[in-house]
Amino acid sequence: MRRLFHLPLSPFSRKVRLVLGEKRIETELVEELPWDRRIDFLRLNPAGEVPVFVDEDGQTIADSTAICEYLEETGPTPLLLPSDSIDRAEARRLAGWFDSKFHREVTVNLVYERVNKRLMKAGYPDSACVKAGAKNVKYHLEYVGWLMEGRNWLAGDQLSIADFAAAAHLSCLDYCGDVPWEISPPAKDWYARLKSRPCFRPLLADHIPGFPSKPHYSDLDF
Ligand SMILES: N[C@@H](CCC(=O)N[C@@H](CS)C(=O)NCC(=O)O)C(=O)O
Repeated sequence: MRRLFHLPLSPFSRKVRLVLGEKRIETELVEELPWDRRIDFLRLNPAGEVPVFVDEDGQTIADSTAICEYLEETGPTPLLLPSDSIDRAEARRLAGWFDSKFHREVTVNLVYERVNKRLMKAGYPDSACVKAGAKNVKYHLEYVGWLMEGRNWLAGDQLSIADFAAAAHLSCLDYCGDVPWEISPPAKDWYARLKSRPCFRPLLADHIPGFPSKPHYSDLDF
């Protein structure tokens, strides 16, 4: 059985879970608290980070982008990287935007400050970080809305890894009620379309003890 070591509110783990779901690759989820630095987990990934994917034959792959590309090359359709080179570059650019820029400017400031710090017993949220994250998320959401005014999916005509990377980060924030959807109806419509896909269902059922999700989080008609 394939296994994915993950953390429920890790955007990188969520991106892989969405791709596995979209490709209908059955995988057992194993929750890992990376900050515990469990020796058997460090043997799988010396970086000590989730997600880590272990394939049926025992091959182990760490890093969400490496895992997604491996699944793209070895797994079933649908393909989540477009066949056209320019479209593929755009999908990778936007996936990178969310995994790097959005993560640094928003996810770290909001989700990690408020949720991870408490789970790790690492003190209280830094209010300056939370304020910066709340301000930054607006710019990113407006950018998504602007892209969606001229496109079917985030990177173009085709649903791609860019949509899953973006939705993975936004879904972590949405769990905490930190996405001001009202500022961008096109961004909200795009997210609603993704949220109603079968691959999203397991994420909507996530429950972090001590941190209940906001009521609209699992509502498809939010
Ligand atoms: N580039 C990695 C980043 C993974 C990552 O930062 N994972 C975080 C959780 S979202 C983690 O495991 N952090 C544990 C730590 O740094 O101690 C990927 O794409 O998988």
